[in-house]
Amino acid sequence: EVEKDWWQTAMFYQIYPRSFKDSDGDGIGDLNGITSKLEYLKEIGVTATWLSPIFASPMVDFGYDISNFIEIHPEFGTMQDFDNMIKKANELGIKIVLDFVPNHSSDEHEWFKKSELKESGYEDLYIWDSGFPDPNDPNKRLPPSNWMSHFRGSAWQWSDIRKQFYYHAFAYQQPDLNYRNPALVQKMKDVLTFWMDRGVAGFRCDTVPDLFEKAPENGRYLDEPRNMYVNDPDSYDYLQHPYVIDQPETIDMSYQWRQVLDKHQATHGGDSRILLIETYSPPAYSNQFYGNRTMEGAQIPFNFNLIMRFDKDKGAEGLIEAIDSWMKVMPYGRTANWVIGNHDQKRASTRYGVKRIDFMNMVHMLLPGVTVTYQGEELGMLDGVLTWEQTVDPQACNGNPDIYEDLSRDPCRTPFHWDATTNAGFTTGPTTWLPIAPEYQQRNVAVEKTSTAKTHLKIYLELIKLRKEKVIQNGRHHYSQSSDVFVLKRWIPSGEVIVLIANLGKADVSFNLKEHDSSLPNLEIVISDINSSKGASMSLNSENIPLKPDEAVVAKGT
Ligand code: TEU
Repeated sequence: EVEKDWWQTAMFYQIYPRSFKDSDGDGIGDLNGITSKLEYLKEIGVTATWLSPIFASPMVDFGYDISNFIEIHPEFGTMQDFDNMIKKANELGIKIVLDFVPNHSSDEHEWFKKSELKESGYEDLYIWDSGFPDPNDPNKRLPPSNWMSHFRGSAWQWSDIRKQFYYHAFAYQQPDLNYRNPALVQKMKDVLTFWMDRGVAGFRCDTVPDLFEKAPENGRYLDEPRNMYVNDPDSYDYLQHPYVIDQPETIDMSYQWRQVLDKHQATHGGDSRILLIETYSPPAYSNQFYGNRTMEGAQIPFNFNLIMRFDKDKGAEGLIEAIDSWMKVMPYGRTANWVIGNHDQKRASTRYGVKRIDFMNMVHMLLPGVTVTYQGEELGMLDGVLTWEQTVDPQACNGNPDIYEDLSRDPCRTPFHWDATTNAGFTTGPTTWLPIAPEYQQRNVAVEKTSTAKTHLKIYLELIKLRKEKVIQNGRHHYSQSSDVFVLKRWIPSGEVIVLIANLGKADVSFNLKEHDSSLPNLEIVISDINSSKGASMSLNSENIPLKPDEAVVAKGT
């Protein structure tokens, strides 16, 4: 048996710093807040945490528009606060991973300001083009191509200073950096080194598939073809994207970053530095981030298939398809990872259905590989509820009152629920930057820890305990289905067996597990979800396991 590296069995937790814990009463979370809650992370078994951006930013995209890659945003604290956080995390054995946003900077970054003025050395740090003369207006020019922004509308913005267009895959305040310029590539590698020197364990790399665009042909950027399934002309999906995402050069850039990390480890010692790559691209593209025969890539290209490729209407079969869509494409010998939520998606409780949160926590913690939990999913937090007037997410604000609810990412970003007091114990101040989500008086750390009833948090804690056992860390796995019932088996040959069984249908069933898998001996409940009345240590007759709709149990072989 090959010994596993620290990240392969890690329990990752994503912190959205604006909404985790506020230490100074301004209603916005901060680094000292995070530091004060590292003990909580330790308690729930987290071994590594990745932080959404904490860098200097005008906050147009709440930190994903960075005006200085190596400075802490004042609302989050100081470099001293950062160092304290790292020190405390080290003491508790928790690794800190930062968000690296390579695709774009803020338009307030000094690089962009200098580029706009064509200062020497800065001219080509961004993607500039003069576009075309407007036949109807001699004083105007037309954009270079039909390319669109993820946040709606044209991806080309006119600069009155430089008298040219620049490309932005996201908001116009997030100009894209030019990866065809070696000087830019080096500057961004230096950012990685800067933070590794300060003790971070690696990087979650933002929106990597957007890194490169197809180079112009004969001086012209090619128009993208229409996507005939979408009729909203402002939507990103109005076009297909052969030219602005998933370019081959991008994969190579991720390998280069890995070399920067490996070199840092070789020269400074310590544990492996890791890359987590954000990619929603088709698995055949995403999987290349792992590396190839000669190059190492990211240890963890995010697997969002439990979010994007799980058709709930297909029940257990849909889940198998979602799991397969990663496991069957993953290159041999690599480590899988499982994600059920993040700061861009509807919350797991809201998306899978309130009765499914424990089950989804079971699935993503008991499948083989790395688990990533988004803050609050351990509590079963629900999406916040915001009016159009309250909405601040740029993706939604570029829409309109009729469609903002589909676009908005504010609901999954509301403040974390620490307790049942005013503002959920998130801040001592009178206001919070986003409203507190519903049911915070039931769904919070204090209540879920001490309640005499079953709670999502208690179930999560049980799962963490189980996850530490060898059978989950190293055991074999098999997942299968028998009509509406989903079964995940983990085992050590002639050793322990753990099985997760869930009814994903709409009717009561009595499941014959023995018939489904004759190797399974008698079972005893270890964990059951909040819908289940089966208590721990209850023994199961494997020929007849009654399961209500949405009921999920984890049992061990006896
Ligand atoms: O998201 C990249 C991305 O793919 C988005 O288009 C995402 O799918 C969409 O917002 C979902 O509704 C990353 C960050 O996670 C996101 O918060 C940033 O806004 C974006 O990059 C730009 O930095």
